[in-house]
Amino acid sequence: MKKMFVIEIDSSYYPCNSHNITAGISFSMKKKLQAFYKQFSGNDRVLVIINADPDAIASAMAVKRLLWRKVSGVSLSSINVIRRPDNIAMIRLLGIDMLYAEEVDAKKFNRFVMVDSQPNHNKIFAKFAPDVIIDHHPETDALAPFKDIRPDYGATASIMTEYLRAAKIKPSVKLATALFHAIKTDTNNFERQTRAEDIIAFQYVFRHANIYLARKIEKADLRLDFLKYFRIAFEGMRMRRGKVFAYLGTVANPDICVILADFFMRICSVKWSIVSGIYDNRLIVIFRNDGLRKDAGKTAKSGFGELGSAGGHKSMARAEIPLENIKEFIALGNDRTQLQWIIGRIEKKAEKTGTAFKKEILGLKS
Ligand SMILES: [Mn+2]
Repeated sequence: MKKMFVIEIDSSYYPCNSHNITAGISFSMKKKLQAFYKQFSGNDRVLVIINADPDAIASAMAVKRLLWRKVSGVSLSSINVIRRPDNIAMIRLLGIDMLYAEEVDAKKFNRFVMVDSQPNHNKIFAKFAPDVIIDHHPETDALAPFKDIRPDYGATASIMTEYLRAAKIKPSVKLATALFHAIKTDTNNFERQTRAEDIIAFQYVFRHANIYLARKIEKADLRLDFLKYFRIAFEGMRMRRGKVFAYLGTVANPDICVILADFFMRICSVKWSIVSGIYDNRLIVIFRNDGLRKDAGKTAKSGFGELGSAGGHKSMARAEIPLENIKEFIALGNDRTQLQWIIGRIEKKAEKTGTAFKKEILGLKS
């Protein structure tokens, strides 16, 4: 079972009493803010280094705001090339300047801040020795003069909101919208493990955010060139007994298989959605179902486990099969017969497996 709204209040974090939670800023938070500011002086040129996702981007913006007029300059840089359409929309709509870390001349900076990551998460981080690390991932043995790692928080953006409040900085609409979107994304709308502090931070940034802008960012999961795959999916899809199968052929980005698999689940009569495509010399198969007495992970494994990697949760799963392992599939040559092969693979395996499985995939009575 997925944990819903798990709220843990760590009273030790608030030195006085629980009323401090509603008061907002604890005594220890003010001390942390002071210690954070002690790492910087007026002539510093600061580089914030992230692995860009909504939480990291929003947290980096918060660092930039905290240091505004306190140092000579703050630049943001990302170790990854930003490709996800929603992240591209976030950068564009919130007017964020982001450098690509591998192209940054580290000598131009004398202070380095890492948010939402720790140095050993990626080898590109090794190029920089961070003076400050603020993160919510499990603690590694990272070393830095200032470290604030809180693994039980749902988002680094919640921690950064506490810093802004301790500094008595009212966030701009763009910063608040970024933090709002970050907390929503990293807690998967509070469906993942969340602390009371995440909810308090969320309530605070909500008051200053532009909800329509946040919605546009959240919904912007398509690129214009993805639209052609909708046509391919609609024209070639097979639907029977509440199961949709679609095969997209070669795709420019495997995310489109995920987007279409989720899209088909929006049809009220659909119980299973299985969307596949070829990317980077692999056959990618995405499984989704309605979560009622079904196991997508098992279905993926039994259909494709012996050919490549396959697995997942009860309602979401994925298989990735190197094309060299399925020469007979490639030899089929056209989308219609290839889709038939994929359906056969899943159904034939289903026939051989147990009764419950027959029911869920084939819709058989016994
Ligand atoms: Mn995060």
